[in-house]
Amino acid sequence: MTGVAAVSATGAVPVSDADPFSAAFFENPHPIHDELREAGPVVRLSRYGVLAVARHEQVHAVLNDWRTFSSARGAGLADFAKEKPWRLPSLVLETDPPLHDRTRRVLDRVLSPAAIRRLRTEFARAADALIEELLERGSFDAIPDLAEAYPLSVFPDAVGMPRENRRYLLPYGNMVFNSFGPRNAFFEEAVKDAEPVIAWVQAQSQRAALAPEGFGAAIHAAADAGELTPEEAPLVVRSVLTAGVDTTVSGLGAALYCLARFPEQFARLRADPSLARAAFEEAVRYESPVQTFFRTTTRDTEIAGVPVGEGEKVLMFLGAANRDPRRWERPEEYDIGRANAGHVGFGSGIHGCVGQVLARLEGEVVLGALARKAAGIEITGPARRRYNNTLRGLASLPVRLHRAA
Ligand code: 4IA
Repeated sequence: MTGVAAVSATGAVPVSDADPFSAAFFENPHPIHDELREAGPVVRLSRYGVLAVARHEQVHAVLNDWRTFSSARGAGLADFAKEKPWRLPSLVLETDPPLHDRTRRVLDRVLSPAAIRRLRTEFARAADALIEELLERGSFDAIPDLAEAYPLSVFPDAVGMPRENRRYLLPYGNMVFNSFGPRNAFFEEAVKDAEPVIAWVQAQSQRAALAPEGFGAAIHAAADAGELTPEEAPLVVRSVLTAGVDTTVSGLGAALYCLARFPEQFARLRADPSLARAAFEEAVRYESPVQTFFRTTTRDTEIAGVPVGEGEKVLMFLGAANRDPRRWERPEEYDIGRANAGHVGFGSGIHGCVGQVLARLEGEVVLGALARKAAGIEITGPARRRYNNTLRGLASLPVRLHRAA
């Protein structure tokens, strides 16, 4: 496999044999993104028998039409109408209205801007302390020591989890994000890694395991108010535990990797630390931590005038949309001053990331601490990709952090 898609125009829909769930793609998705965007507004992926959209306009359109492009048959490759879901479906990700809206209302409140604002002081203190410690060390691995360490130091506390075993959230998330792709070796390996922690994560979702002031307790309280059933509450806590760690790890890793590769952008950030939030947002556009998601058509429809039948899985390439030259100028440049509103790194529409205010807070305080304390990030060894069917991120990024004078 060369990584170049074979595109033929036999029918109305071009066909590609590209494999977006392969090591070659994870190493460098951009040539395949380019192929798919150029092939047409909708392309058939022959290996998986699914349709794909990679242009910003069509990705945005599919995300914003939940009646036609349903999540209830799964947001992954598996069609829940044809095969049994491998785990109990999420009550928010893998549902349509009205069930979706009932869960979403609770999460919107629990993770509201007002609720997240209350965490700001503590999150900023933890970021400052970690960056100080890393400046003392000088050389470290930016992925385990910073991109993983930071969310693991603040997020489980915000949920109300005990201190022990919080690292277990990483293999759990790695397994779930792999599960949205095919049942390939990456998935099987991730299941093997996570098997010992599945029961633990389930136990942490129960009311008795959760401290009274965290997100977890707030979700269980919604059951008291009749907004959820008592049986549903742990499943909604599971969503928060699944979606809240690996994503921000990938987002922080992306931002650190960007700032290390684009030193002139780090200099800009240093000169004006109030750009920290923008620097994180641009990293989410640039690397798109969540690369792909599926919908399933509920009826015969069309995408950009191309007829599409009922029951088709449609794969949305968020990362390709976020670098679509039809939508962005100089898309392959990391530019912390760019107007990047409208990127789909957090999705769009009714399923748009419910934790994005929290994610942005984490990004802002970590990059803000770097902007005030560090002179630059120097890459001191090979960056290694982490292979995952849905998440784009690094396993390792050896760096030296230089203290600002
Ligand atoms: C859930 C899209 C991703 C961040 C996500 C993963 C899992 C769940 C929700 C969102 O389990 O509800």
